[in-house]
Amino acid sequence: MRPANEALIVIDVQNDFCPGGALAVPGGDEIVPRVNALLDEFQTRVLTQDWHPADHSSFAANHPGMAPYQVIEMPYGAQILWPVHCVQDTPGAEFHPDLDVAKADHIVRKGFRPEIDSYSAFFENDHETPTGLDDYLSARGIDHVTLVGLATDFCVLYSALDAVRLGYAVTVLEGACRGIDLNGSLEDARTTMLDARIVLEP
Ligand code: VGL
Ligand code: ZN
Repeated sequence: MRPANEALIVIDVQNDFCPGGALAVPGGDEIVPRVNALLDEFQTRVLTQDWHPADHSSFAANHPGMAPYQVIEMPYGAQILWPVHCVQDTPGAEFHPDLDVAKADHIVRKGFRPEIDSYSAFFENDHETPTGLDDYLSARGIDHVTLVGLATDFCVLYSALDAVRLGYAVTVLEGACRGIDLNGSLEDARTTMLDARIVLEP
């Protein structure tokens, strides 16, 4: 068992990010057995759930003339437009059926405001609106987080960077993550995480 100051944060292991889903991450479902084993090792276990309204501004379908993976400028910065995914109360937004959801102590939903996306488990994409996760972890005396899940180069990356910024020691278990890899984003994410002194372990 890991010490009480460490938390496991499982990012977006949802149907839409697994093969067959609307924004499928290659091999996304392969991590589920390892994630379930990790859920037994930690005393504090948090899941995040991408949870968008149908009119969410990150969906290309909500911008006439735009296609998925094009980039638009939003008040908070550049935003990649995605296929419609993880719409609230749809099967695609549910956790992978084999994920041991019952072992989680806390579930953070994010991306539920139509006008702003939220990759990070800690802040929305304006980098200042908190999700409440930092308060939750602080209240439990957590100072080290281990991150796993989907996708390495988006929600895992942004969560890891925010965790460092908030003062946590951060480990990313790459073998329990899978990436989208948009124009080299997976390799860029590794470099960015290493530069931020995030510990990458297999
Ligand atoms: C994610 C793109 C859009 C993720 C979520 O979980 O990495 N990526 N929404
Ligand atoms: Zn999303």
